[in-house]
Amino acid sequence: MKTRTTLLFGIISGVLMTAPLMALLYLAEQSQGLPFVPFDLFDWLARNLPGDIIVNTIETMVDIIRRLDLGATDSTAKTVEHIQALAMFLGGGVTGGAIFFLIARALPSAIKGLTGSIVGIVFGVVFGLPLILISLDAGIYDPSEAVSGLWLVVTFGAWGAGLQWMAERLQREPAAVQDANAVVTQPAGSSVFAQQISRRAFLIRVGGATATFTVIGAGIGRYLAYLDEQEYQEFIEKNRAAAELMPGDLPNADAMVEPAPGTRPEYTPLEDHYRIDINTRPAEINGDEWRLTFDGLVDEPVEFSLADLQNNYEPIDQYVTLACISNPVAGDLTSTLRWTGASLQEILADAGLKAEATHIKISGADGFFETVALDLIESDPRIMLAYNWDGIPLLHKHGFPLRIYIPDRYGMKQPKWITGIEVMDHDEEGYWVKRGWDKDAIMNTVSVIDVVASDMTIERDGQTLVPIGGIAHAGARGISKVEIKIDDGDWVEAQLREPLSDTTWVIWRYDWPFAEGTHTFTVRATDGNGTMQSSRKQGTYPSGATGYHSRNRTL
Ligand SMILES: Nc1nc2c(c(=O)[nH]1)N[C@H]1C(S)=C(S)[C@@H](COP(=O)(O)O)O[C@H]1N2
Ligand SMILES: [Mo]
Repeated sequence: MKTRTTLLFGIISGVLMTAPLMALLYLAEQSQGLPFVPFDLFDWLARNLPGDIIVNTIETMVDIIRRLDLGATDSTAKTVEHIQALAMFLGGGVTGGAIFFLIARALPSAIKGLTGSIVGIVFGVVFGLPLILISLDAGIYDPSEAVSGLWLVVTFGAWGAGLQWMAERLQREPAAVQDANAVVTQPAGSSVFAQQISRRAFLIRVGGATATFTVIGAGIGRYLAYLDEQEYQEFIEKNRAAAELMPGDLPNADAMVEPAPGTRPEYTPLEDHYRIDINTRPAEINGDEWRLTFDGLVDEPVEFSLADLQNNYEPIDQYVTLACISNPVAGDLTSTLRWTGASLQEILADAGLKAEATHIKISGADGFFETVALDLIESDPRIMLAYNWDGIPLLHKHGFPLRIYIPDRYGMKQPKWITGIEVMDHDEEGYWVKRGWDKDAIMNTVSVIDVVASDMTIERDGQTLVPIGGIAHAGARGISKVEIKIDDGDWVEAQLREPLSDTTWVIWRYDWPFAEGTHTFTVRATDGNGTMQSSRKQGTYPSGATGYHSRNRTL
């Protein structure tokens, strides 16, 4: 058989064997909590590829999602990642199929005949071994490593056996035929022509079978995932009912300035809070078994249960605006919620730090980590270990059971799914800092025009006014002034609504005397220290986006 034909059959067989393998792995993950290799491989690559490749990929992805207006940046990005992961795995499987077909062609047929499926099984396991090890290393699965490992060895072995079966069937051919293209010139009824037909029929049969298996397997898996989500949703509803949150309870309920109609909600609904993780899937931690361990330079290593943190420390409520350093100017990777937690100052006092301690390293269950200077913690009582958002336990995707809050810093400095705190006598670069992002990651001062509400004009003193509004945020520094410029006019001051807290965004509003035509509206903010936001257009990497936000409107 020609090399090209061999490769073609190898590729086809790779697809036909790898698609059902993916479905099977997915089904086993959803029903038994066994490893899903495609996502593990993707997460592992994201973790181990050089930082600048990752940064470029993220920036490109965020950019494309925004340009094409594909919806919420965070969930769309996750979907894109999932598709990339599946495509990559399929690509690997296809490569494996092609390699196996070349091997099978090179092997003397005597060996093939003698060994049953052993060549294929060995090939499958050897080819899959790096992936099996990566999956086991992820360590996020319920069954033990032994069970997970055995399961993966069996499935990859079966995949290889499937390839061998196909190779034997497809490569069986009369010795005389050298060129598959010659086949068309053969008279009907010749053995070669019959074989072409039977190969095609064979591929169609196998294709039909694996497609059916794949669709049914993936369908059942998806249904199980859906049931899980339903159950979790009910759990959230129950928690929420118990928390009895009233919108009117917000601390600025009687603020004077009303948001311009169409401004984003001042308090982000929990389900709309943006989400950014290094992994394709959130860690799912069992809160009863979970412990926070303090070790390193402490008098004695200590452990806290969730109940310890909730009951032994006065709960602190704080309204928090979190933002991702990857958020472009006017992007949607920023949200505001009420967080509840325990003061880290108090917890550290109980942990009994040694004199030489200068930093703590906070590690998350997903392999994420960051270092915080003790000086910073000593200087800011607002830094807390948070366990509630919106009055209910953190959702899995937002870091259940514990995450840290550090005012004034981008999200990349604030680990979720905290499992361990190590006290150290030196600084260390955190997960994203190692990959080139800003070491301090202090939130930049930003301001955004959410709306030019030309359909909600108001009449005042015989004038028609168009409410314009949006948000401004400067970490924990507060906002002292927001100004608007229309076209090339002068900067005029907007009204500021009293914020939810010193660290949240501030809603601003400007009622603009309507003037027909096409206009450019530009906004800028000054922080609480009197420093105006930077006008320099700067991308998100490495220190967060800056620059004024403008909108064009024809009225
Ligand atoms: N353990 C862990 N913590 C993490 C991350 C992560 O990937 N893993 N991402 C960080 C980043 S970059 C941001 S912007 C915030 C986002 O928090 P959210 O997803 O709850 O909005 O979490 C931070 N903490
Ligand atoms: Mo982030």
